[in-house]
Amino acid sequence: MADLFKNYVGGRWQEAKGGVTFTRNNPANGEQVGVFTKSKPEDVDAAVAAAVEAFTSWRLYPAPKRGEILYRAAQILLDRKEALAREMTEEMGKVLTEARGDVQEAIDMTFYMAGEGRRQYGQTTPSEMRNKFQMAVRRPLGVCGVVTPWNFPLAIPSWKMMPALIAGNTIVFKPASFTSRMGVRLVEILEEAGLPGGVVNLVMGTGAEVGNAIVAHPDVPLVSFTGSNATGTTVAVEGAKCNKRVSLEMGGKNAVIVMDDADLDLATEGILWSAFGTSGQRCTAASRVVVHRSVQRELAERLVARAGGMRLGDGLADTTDIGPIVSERQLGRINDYVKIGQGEGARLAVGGGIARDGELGRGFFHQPTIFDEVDPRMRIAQEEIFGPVTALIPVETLDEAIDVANGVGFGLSASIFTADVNRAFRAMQDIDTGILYVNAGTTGAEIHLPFGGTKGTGNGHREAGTAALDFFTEWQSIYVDYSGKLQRAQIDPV
Ligand code: UN1
Repeated sequence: MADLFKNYVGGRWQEAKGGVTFTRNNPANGEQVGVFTKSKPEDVDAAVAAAVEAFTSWRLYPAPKRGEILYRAAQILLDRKEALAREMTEEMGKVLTEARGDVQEAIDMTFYMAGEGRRQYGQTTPSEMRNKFQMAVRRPLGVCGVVTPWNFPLAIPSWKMMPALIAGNTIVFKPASFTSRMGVRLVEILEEAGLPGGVVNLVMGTGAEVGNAIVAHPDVPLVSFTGSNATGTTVAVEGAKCNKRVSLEMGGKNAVIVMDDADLDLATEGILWSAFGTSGQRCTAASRVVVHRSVQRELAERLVARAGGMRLGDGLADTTDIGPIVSERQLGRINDYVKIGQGEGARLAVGGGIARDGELGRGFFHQPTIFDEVDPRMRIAQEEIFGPVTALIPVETLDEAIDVANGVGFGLSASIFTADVNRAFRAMQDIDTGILYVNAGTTGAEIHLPFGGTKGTGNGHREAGTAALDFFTEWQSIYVDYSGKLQRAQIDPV
């Protein structure tokens, strides 16, 4: 029997209470990746209790010293980068180069937040009164619920956990069931780096049982969630019942605009990378290409030729361009969208099918797919597909391109390819997304700038950068009166 991956609660690796397990298989070939303990709400209760207990001392552990633990964790991540990347590819399918990038993003975030241990700046301002000092300092909130998706199994947990930890919070962490092994690996590394027991607690299982129990728990004042819009909305509604602070990072329907003056070679590269990287399973994926009518045919020809030559396969093989889809269900969902697009009258320019030839039949593979002559109102141009499918939408002007880019319910990322600086600045000014690229695709956010989106993508918070600290801390304003007498603000003369 394979090793059982266990929860980590109060500094101890332990099985969930009911003794039930679940398994995960490699989406490229069906081979078993691991067996994991399956938790119930009681396990969440135990994890929250451990986190509440650990908070009493962790919040007082000096932030620069918390930073030293994170530096050590970052170094271990770096030392194990290759092994972690391989395990990630086996567990969720992304090609090895991209898995390395995912690990690197976690390394970057961990080093970056370690540095924030010496930089949690507050504010001081002069008082209205004499002999009175005042300041505002950041304080941790307590136990943070961290609920993460499978598409960035190390990067996204680190975006949430590292700022939470450096600020002095403790954590109950539920990784996606598909990528629980990566969740275990991250927690093992934090333990090895010297994080005291109870500061991070790992509880594995389903969203319905474990995720909901975290969100509903009265001793968890904050939840950071990345995932689907349907689940995110439930998290917000349930969280609101106990006035929780909730950060939601949800869908995208990101557009690349290609103007008639664009460098088409560059645009082709940017679109292919953003649309088909991670098999399109990124919230930042380019699932729309809004192209100026005069270059549409040429761009489409280039994209179709290149997409048709991309090689599907196991992400560990050097020859693979596109790895598998995470699960059979997701594969079916993606292919359903292809049928919806055809039913709506979009022209299927390349791909469109589930790939089952030879070895591919052992896994969940979808051909890179491009629709042409797409109307911006079609469902394939409005809804998040989360697969290797993109839609070319022809337009006549920059204004129309911006309207189309903005004409969806999401606002995560967008990009424009143009050689005209005026057009680039118009796009920056008028495109309503949290992230915008000029002469690059829609993916590739770096960890030291805010990450997040407008409209249905989120609820106004940002991850990464120093913005992350705004979410994981709250302000305390402190007034110190050293006049030795009662001074009444707004009332007494100075
Ligand atoms: C996500 O898809 O949820 O910018 C995160 C990017 C990556 C992060 C994506 N750095 O595509």
